[in-house]
Amino acid sequence: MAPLDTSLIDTFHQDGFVVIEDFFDLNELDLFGSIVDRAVERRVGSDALPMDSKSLYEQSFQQCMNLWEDNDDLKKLTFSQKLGETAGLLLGSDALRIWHDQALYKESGGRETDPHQDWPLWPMGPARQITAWIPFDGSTLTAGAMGYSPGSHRLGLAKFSDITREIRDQPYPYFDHSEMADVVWVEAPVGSVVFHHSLTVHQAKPNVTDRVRRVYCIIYFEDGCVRSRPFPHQSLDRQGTQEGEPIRGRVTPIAWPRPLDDFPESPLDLGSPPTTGFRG
Ligand SMILES: O=C(O)CCC(=O)C(=O)O
Repeated sequence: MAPLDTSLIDTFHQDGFVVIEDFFDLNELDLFGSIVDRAVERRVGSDALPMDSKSLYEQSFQQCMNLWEDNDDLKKLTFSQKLGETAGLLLGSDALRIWHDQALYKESGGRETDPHQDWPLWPMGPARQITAWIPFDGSTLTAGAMGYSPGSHRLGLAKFSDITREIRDQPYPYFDHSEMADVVWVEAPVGSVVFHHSLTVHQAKPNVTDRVRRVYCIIYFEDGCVRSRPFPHQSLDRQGTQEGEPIRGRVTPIAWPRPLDDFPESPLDLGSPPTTGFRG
């Protein structure tokens, strides 16, 4: 891979997110997009609930996790060495594991994604995680563009926001907005990837277009992170990782570095991944 421009690494350290343009060849991106479309259809295609009967969380997006496990073709994306190496260089890690991948399809009429930090939602420490957010059609302000609070990952803030249950539609409650830079709304061009740190406060606009906002995310954590809290999480419980233990099982294999075209075996014998997100 061509060396990553150090100004991108500086931006990530400074802001807690960075857009990397022209990351994907557009044919390749299209192909991955159609594989994810089919995978989402298999997981949630039978869900005919109208938008206003869905939970608030489901009104934000259809979430389908661990798609690599039952879609061999997606292993190429989830375990892409170019993506993994970029994530590793941004985070400053020598080795990354997969926490989980996920489709986040914001349907037409889908509501905003409420502001939150990721790390407090995950029972692992320390806070050494990074997400690659891959929009198959780019993102626009009318179709679920992400918004980031720049520098919020450096505030020492780690607040749990229950985006599955709280009714909010209001500014992020945990910092003084008069002291913070405004949210930066990112319209990501097709082919780009947006990376964010697990402590960066982020959110997304509603989708007021008539098309689905098709996004795939890969969440990586630094090898060596441990289970830090007992609350349930499928990535840990399926592989029996106990509190205090390093997270090293087959549900969370090394994502980078790996030899090219060497993909981990699916851990489906440990139980199926969750079908979709939460119906709370
Ligand atoms: O895509 C969205 O609407 C939200 C994404 C998000 O919260 C994340 O990737 O951590």
